[in-house]
Amino acid sequence: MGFEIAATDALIVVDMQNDFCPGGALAVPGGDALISPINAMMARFPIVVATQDWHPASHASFASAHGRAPFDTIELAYGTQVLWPDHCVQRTQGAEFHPALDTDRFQMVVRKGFHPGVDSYSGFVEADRSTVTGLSSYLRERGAKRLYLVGLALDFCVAWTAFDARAAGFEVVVVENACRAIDLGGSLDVAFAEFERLGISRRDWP
Ligand code: VGL
Ligand code: ZN
Repeated sequence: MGFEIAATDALIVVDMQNDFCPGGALAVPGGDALISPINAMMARFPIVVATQDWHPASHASFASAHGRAPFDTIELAYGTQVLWPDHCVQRTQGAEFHPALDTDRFQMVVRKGFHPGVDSYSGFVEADRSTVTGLSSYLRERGAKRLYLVGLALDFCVAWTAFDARAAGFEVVVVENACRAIDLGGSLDVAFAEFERLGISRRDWP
């Protein structure tokens, strides 16, 4: 199956950071296996954007900030929040992109999750569902029409970025073999059901 790429196609590289790769604080199994296909894809796409999870210490999404165990959930002002191990803390090694990733290809980096009290899985709209990152305006100004999503984690940051990309009016393709999932309490099945409902395509990179 050929992978034809148009001038209006953008590649969105989601959270390919040390903490989400093996050895990191919130490691997604097989995360580092994505580096070589993502590097190959970045060389082909006319528009390439990366997202970077970028939390201050003691962020509201950290279990440690609430004296709770990782992967518990709590209610925050904006709704239910999964509590994570401390990860992607600003200025730490864990927040850096994986060193083998060809970051020279990133034309723009969108940081998210930097408000102390608000998490953001999505690269477009934070978890309060009102704070925006500016990514949809950027992509529209660049002339992007169809977005191909790759990276980590398929059932959290990739999924929420896909939902919001669709809501912003883009055509959305999740490149499944260039993503890996956390799969917490059925989260991957939920994501796939939402992709189906919202008209988000799933494809593999050859
Ligand atoms: C992510 C949990 C917390 C992700 C980020 O990149 O999927 N997941 N922060
Ligand atoms: Zn995070």
